[in-house]
Amino acid sequence: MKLAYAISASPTRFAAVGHAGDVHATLRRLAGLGFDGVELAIRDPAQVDLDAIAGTVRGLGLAVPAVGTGQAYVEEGLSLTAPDPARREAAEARLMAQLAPAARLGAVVIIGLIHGPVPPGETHERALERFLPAVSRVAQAAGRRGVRLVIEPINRYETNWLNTVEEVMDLLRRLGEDNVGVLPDTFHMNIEEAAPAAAVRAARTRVWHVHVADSNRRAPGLGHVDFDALVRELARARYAGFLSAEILQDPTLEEAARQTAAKMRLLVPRRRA
Ligand code: LER
Ligand code: MN
Repeated sequence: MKLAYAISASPTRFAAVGHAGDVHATLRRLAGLGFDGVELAIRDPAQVDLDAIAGTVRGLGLAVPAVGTGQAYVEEGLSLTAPDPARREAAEARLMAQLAPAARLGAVVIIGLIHGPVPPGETHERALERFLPAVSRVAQAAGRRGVRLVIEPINRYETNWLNTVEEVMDLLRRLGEDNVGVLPDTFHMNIEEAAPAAAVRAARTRVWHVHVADSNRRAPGLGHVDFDALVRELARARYAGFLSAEILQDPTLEEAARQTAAKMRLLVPRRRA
């Protein structure tokens, strides 16, 4: 298992990813703190200098395990379930545009907030009728580039469906695409799951990326999430991917990243090259 820190390539209103102005300076700081990788939230790949970021990342020996896409929802209201077809098409096109950067960086593409809620007055079934074909088209385009997608269960205060790992696993069975997995986030699991470790165990063959945050969405160790149990469960499942800290930058990015490394390195020792 390896350790990553989630940052944004551009300014964002979403408080649980770090953006400290100069992304290159942030990357250097995170490499200096001993992170193995960075997860990059990208609102619109067309607005980001990916050559420059890829160059810095490579130079620092950092991996980019995942590309986050939720900012297109947070900042622009794009979602795969929006009643307005133009917004749905724009959301799908945006996800398609994330595939080239993801292929280049070796990252999975996260489908979290961009899945959108079930719109008021509509049924889950109707939302699924919109969501499944769109994800299927993105998954097939991703497959042609060797890219995998992960769908993230998100707690009820941020969205009104796909709240639990089991709900996403059911959806994956209906979807039937073998390059789509699930992304458990300890912050959401702490709210939604009766037994977080058991939820991870049941989904283990499809867990391809993990978000870590404590119960208060601060750095691991500052709340009451049982990270030892999570890491034990993932180790049992032979999970070799990343634990990516998606947390509040409290009090600062630097300090939150330092606290994350201090706690998580006890559980996930640094692998020497
Ligand atoms: C939203 O709360 C979250 O956890 C993000 O990773 C979703 O894109
Ligand atoms: Mn998350």
